[in-house]
Formats: sequence, C-alpha cells, structure tokens
Amino acid sequence: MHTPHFRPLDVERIRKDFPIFATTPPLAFLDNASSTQTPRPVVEAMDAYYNTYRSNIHRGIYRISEEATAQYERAREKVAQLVNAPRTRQIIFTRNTTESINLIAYSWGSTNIQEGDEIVLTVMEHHSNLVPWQLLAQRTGAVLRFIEITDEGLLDFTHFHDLLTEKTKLVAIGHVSNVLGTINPIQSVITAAHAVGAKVIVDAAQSVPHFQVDVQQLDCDFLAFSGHKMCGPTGIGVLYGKLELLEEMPPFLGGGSMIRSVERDVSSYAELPAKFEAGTPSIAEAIGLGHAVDYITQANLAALQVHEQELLKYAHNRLQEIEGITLYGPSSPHQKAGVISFNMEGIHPHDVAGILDTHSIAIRAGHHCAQPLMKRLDVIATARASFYLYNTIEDVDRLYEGLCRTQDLMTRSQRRRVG
Ligand code: C6P
Repeated sequence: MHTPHFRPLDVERIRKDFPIFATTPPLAFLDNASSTQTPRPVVEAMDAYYNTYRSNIHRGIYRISEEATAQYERAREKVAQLVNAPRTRQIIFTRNTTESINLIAYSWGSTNIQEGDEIVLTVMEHHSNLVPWQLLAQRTGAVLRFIEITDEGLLDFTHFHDLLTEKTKLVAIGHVSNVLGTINPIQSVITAAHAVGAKVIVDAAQSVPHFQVDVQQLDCDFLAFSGHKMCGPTGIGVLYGKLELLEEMPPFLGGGSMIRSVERDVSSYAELPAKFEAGTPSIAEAIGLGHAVDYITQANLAALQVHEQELLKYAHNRLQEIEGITLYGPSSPHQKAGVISFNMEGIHPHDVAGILDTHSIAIRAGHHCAQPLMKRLDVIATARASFYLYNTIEDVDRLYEGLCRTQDLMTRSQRRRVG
C-alpha cells in the first residue's frame, strides 16, 4: 500500500499558536465540530487589515482599497487551491455553510425544480442541509426522499438505487456526519446520481477542515463549507459550483457589487463570483480564512487526518471501558472522522457536559441540529466530543477521567435521592 510522506503534526508547537490553551489547567477543547479555535496568524492577518489597510473592496481608487481587494481575492485563490477548483471564480464567499446551501436552494432551485421532482437526502443531514430543501419543496411541490442508515450509522444502500429515478433532480448529502462522524462514500453517490441526470450538492462542513477534498476528483456539482470550523473566523463560508451551473443561475441576493448596469426597472448582472456576492462582504473574515487555509495546509492535512484518527481510536477504546456507555456511529474508526457521540446510562447529556465543564473540558450536548437522526437513533440528545489538530491524548484521558467522575457523582446523588 502506498503511504503518503509527511511530517507528523508537531502538536506541542501548534498549541503555542493558540493563546486560549495558555491557561492552567489548560482547556480541553473537544467541541471542534461546532467551531474550532483561532491560531495567532489568523488573528494577526485580520488585525493587519483593520490596523493598516481597512477599506472597502472592488471600488476604491486608492492604495489601501487596492490592497484590501488584492488580499480578499488572494484568499479566494487559496480556497480554490485547497479544494482544487478549476477556476478561482467558482469560489463564492458566503457567511457559512448554511448560507451556501440556501443560495443553491433559492437560485438553482428556483429554475431547476418543479412540482413532482424529487430531492434525495439522508436521514443524517444537519438541519442546514435539510430545512432549505423542505422550504424549496414547499415552494415548488417537489418531494423529499431519504436514504436510511444502518444501526451502525452507515448509509443503507439497500434501497438507495430504488430512490434514484428520472424524477431525481438533486442529491444533497453530507460528506461527514456531525453526530456519527461517518464518512459517507460520496464518490459512489455522485456517480449514481449523475447516471440518472441528477445534480449533487455536498455539505462539506465536517470534511474540508479535516482531510483533502478535491472537487474535480469527486465531480460534485456544488460543495459548501464554513471558515469557522477550520481555524478561520466566524462569518465567512464558501460555496463551490461547476462553472456552467453557476453561470446559468440567477442571483440570490440583489444590491451593490453584483450588477453590471442598473436601469429603473431592470438590471444586468456582474460576472462570477461577484454575481453572488451582493453588498460589502466579510472582508477581514475572508482574509482570515485565507490565512487559516495556509495554517492547516502548512500543518499538512494528511498528517492532521492521521493525528485525528489516532485520537479517535484511543478515545473509542478508552470510552468503551466505561460501564453503561453507548457510542453511536460506525464501530470501526476507519469509517469515521474525529467525532464521537455517546450517552451514559441514566445521565442526561446536558449534565455530562455541565459537569465536564467544571473540569475545563468542553464538549457539546444536545440534538446537534440533526433531529431526524436523533429520532432514528431513538434518543433525544447525545454528548459529543470532536477533535482537531491541537488536541492531545491527554485531552482524551481528561475526558475519560471526567466521565468517570461524572458517573460517580450522578450515581451518588441518585442514591441519596432514593435513600
Ligand atoms: N454543525 C455542530 O456543532 P454553519 O452553522 O452554517 O457554519 O454550519 C452548519 C452545518 C452544516 N452542516 C454540517 C454537517 C454541520 O456540522 C454544520 C454545523 C455544528 O455540529 C453547529 S450545529
């Protein structure tokens, strides 16, 4: 087997770039699927914009505005390189994954979806890749169909091919589940969808930050992700689309920057990507995202993936030692990204997260914006730990010890109540 050559992550050095870990005891931050921390170079790049060349872009005929425009467009180039987009103008800056998916649902959906058309999703979708399609279906009379999952949290392909017919116009699928960590075999889903003439949008919110995603290799039609889950700032997201699709699509939001010329009653629109970037965009945030891309690629995405796999395998083994714990998702860490959802018998996940917080361990508890999946798992909520490049084996040990203490504490207080 060919093994890629890379330096392993220097986690100790990486952690020094994140001032938030300089506390005692250090924060065990295990809520990275929600939002990651920000390294110094990203904050410094945004500071430099605000302190030395702050101005609007694409309109100023003066030096600092030209500098801001150049930095904003440089960020677009870096993002295009990251996902191997054929052309930079196929990268649209949005606020986040949610906005990217809504853009497609409104713009592409308004001209391509009609009554009776079918949109295929999975039951493990985040609400951001479900509600926009429900709204589109309500507007047009289209029908939503769902790929089910197995008890192990893998996509159930038994009925998948029956779902795909000439009525299928779109498949909207998450690359990695934010709850189960399942890495979906989207390559085969895309090939099968294209065989019936359907387009595919990939929700890559939980994949692009963690491993190499190549839009040309996947041949996906659209791909969406968020800057804040990959060491970047909040308020900046990305939509990639195939050129011919983006060019045919009508604008999503109207206003400044997205026009070529405006008459009283009618306007013509700017070329890509400006057509989809109405108004003053998130300039500092786009620049910050560009530096976040530099940061994770310099750390090396392949090494990052190996590091997360090690943490995941270790966490799987350690957490399974705890009596009464249920882990959700694939039992083999190889089919998973660095996300581990669990429940402890008789203890609400909110109590688990609350008690861990008193030990400076941050995890998420709740439905994780995936209520249909919670229903399928027959739970109201789960606790969830998720990893990134700065997490360590010690973080996992602290999680394990924190969970043991939580169990002790809750068992004692339940006994007191009964007694
Ligand atoms: N999941 C989580 O804790 P936004 O909020 O637009 O940046 O990302 C939305 C989103 C879309 N798809 C997937 C697979 C996601 O995981 C998320 C965000 C966070 O799991 C917040 S709910």
